Amino acid sequence: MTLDRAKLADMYYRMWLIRHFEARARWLFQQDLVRGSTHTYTGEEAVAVGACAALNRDDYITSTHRGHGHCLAKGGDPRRMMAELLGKATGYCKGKGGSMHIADLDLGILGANGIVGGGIAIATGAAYSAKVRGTRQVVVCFFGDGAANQGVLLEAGNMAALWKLPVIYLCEENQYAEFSPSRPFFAVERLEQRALGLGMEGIPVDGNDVLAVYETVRQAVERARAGQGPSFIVAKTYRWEGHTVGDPLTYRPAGEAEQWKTPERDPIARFGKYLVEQAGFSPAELEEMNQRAEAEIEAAVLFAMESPEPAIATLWEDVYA
Ligand SMILES: Cc1ncc(C[n+]2csc(CCOP(=O)(O)OP(=O)(O)O)c2C)c(N)n1
Ligand SMILES: [Mg+2]
Repeated sequence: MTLDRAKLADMYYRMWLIRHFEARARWLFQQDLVRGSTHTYTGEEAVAVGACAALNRDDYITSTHRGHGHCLAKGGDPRRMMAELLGKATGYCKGKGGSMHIADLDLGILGANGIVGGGIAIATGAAYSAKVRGTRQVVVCFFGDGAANQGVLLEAGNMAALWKLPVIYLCEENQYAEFSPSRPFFAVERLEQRALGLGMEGIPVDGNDVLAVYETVRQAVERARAGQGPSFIVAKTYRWEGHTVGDPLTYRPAGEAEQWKTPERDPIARFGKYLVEQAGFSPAELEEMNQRAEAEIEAAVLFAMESPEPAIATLWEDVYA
């Protein structure tokens, strides 16, 4: 483990940033201020933060419809993200894209994606490009357990394994795909067994343990940079909230979510315990980081609320046909 104090603190801070961002996004949606739909990443913070902690600024990620956490973990600006959710001119897509289209090419964030599995081919192409250009960049492709059933994973994954592309397929097994539990929809016993058919080893990891995710992805990054090809990691986690904000969750067994919100399983509480017991942080320091993250998100909300709507005259700008 090669994480110094500053890095550990940054990871903890980012996990809170995501948690607070999603709480405010949910609230804004309920006030009818968010355009489009909103999918929260609450409870899955350790996956994005652990994975992105193993990347350099110029490495790439591809994201999903549930993308706020990936973007914040890779260094995305919460103010421009929040403004995008509210459809404001200061947003990442000048208010024209919304939650599911946020990208920041300067940070290697190749975009959220409303197409389930849509990031898989993009990540594979980006990895091919990095290989051809000889840049040593790697790509982390986040996708869901539902997206694991998309055919593109076979096509792109096979190509990546054949050509030893520097891509890490990181499946977020949060146990649901839209309004269905995901488990009844795969024939293999464990999702990571899918990797075998692609010529890769499938690596399971506790997706609620940020340090385990970090270490697993770090090793995959090392292999990718050494020209040893792709990896297939399955992070076992849980979606705390509904598929979208407003989902009545009638399909979920009563009490199930509560079992994932305990101090032993909540990814933030768990990491906090480690930081205090094994890394010399005080509870007061952790609380200060939590409050600082909350203040940053409050500032983002204010920025977004006070930002102007896009001008009508800009309607046809940035449109490609
Ligand atoms: C190609 C495609 N098919 C279906 C949908 C509708 N849809 C949106 S999210 C979703 C489930 C995705 O589940 P998963 O990949 O597990 O991601 P999670 O929401 O759990 O993060 C579906 C079927 C879509 N957006 N795109
Ligand atoms: Mg899922």
